[in-house]
Amino acid sequence: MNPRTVATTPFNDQKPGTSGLRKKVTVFQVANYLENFVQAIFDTIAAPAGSTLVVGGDGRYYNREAIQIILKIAAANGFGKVLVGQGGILSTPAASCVIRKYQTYGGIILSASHNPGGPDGDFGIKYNTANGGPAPEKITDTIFARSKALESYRIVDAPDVALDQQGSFSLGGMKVEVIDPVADYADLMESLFDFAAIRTLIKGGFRLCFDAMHAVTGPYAKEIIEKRLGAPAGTVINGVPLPDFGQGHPDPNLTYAHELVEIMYGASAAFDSAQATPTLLLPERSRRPDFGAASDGDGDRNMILGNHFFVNPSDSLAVIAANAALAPGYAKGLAGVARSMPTSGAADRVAAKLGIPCYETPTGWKFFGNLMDAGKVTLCGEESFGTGSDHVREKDGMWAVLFWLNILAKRGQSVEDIVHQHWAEYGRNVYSRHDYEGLPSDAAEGLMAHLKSQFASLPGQKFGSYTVKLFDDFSYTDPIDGSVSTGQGLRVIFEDGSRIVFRLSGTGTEGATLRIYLEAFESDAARQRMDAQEALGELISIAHELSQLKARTGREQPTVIT
Ligand code: VG1
Ligand code: CO
Repeated sequence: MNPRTVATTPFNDQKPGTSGLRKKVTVFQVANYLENFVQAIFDTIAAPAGSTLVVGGDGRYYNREAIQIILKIAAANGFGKVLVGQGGILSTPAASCVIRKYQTYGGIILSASHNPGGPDGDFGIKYNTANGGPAPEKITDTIFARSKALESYRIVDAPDVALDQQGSFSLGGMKVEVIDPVADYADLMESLFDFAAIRTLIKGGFRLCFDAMHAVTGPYAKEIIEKRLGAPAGTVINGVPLPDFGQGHPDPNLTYAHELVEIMYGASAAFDSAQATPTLLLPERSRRPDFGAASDGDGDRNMILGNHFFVNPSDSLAVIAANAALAPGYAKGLAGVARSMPTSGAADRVAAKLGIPCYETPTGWKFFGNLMDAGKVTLCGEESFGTGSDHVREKDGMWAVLFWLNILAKRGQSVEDIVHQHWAEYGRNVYSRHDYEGLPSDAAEGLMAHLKSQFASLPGQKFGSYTVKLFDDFSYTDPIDGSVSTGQGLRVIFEDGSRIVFRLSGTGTEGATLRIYLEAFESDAARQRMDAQEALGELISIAHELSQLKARTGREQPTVIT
């Protein structure tokens, strides 16, 4: 089977965003659109002949078709072997695990993460390097440049590979190994956490619920939580990955993971009738689960809930850092921690107490890779429900859930008590993110331009009890390779350390999403349990005033509040 060279014309919009190239499925279905991008990746990475690649995705619509195309292009480009998850499935952290474990040249992950799926939904593709992490900007920039100049791609003509059975197949001289997508990852988790202690906790009547949101983590959660940790069948809900995620929005937050929220906060009638499981309709506090968790489309995000209690992701990172020694894989201590700029400073306080460094990076996991590779940090986190460590080079939803279970098993306290004690010890970085989704792009860009026009005038100005100390556009110099990333979010920092950050999302596919991040510090234990929206009320109005939000977007209420 000889590779065929196909003439093509370049697309000019294949610029990877925060996490790979994300577009509507219908865009990826345009003739040569996916082919061009994959060829641009292969031209850029220039893997030596015979290299091994990992390919898998979150199971969304077009996953299978895309994998067949990628395999045929890989064969034509001289790869020797491709490891593919059975059924085309690999969660993002599992793909990272497999790339590292088998020391492959890199991997291609097919996912649009938390974006909805289905024929009218979103699709995505990204390249991860040999360390298992998302390609850094210098590679994604080169891929983009290459995509704009591409004149042809290479592909073999061959029948599709049967992805549903494990085994070894040959495709135009290249070996395709269809592997168990869960086993390697589950073994890695078992090596990091005290599974025996968690099993004992669950056996003792501790109740938990994991919502896989019909996305990729279903098979992982069933194997790990129900099988290896002995939780009763049914602990994992929505555990079958569906190409359209059951028409849901696989984003584990209080808005989109509503089924889990209803279980953890007191079930609603709607939930009862939809599920026809009256045993889950348990309004009293004492009968709700002790712990709830959800993950996103590709399994790299996590939401942690206690009984009627929400753990803010920024706090989750701090609590994990403070309690890391309770998990066997981290008993030897942490080298350092890192958080993205908009993530609250709660982790910084823990790092200071532990006497370890805390790094502040731009949004997106790709910025943590160098720090982890250099051994500078062990834990990393983002406010957007992303937490992880140097066990892989992606954020990892299931890992965070298991870390919490390990902490709960060792401390024997409730989720709520652990967080309250944490605040009492370190103070609370009261935090919230307001998302305004689906804004017209020009309105969103106009709003950002208006903010930028105030760089010079804002410092020193007083707004109620707050005085602006600094206003800038965050830029980052990577301490390892010296690369500079600019335009990473507008930060208004006040004299007392409170902050408002404005950013436009780099993962959406329709219009623009404005994210407003709000943070204030509360040291007074008597005020720490205040509702975050209430505590941040004044900052919220300042954010609206500075950005002329209502006038420019017609909106006053966020689409999602975290
Ligand atoms: C969002 C989050 C960011 C995260 C990224 C990818 O990006 O804010 O923290 O790394 O999604 O996560 P943006 O540019 O939309 O704010 V995932 O779970 O899509 O791989
Ligand atoms: Co994700």
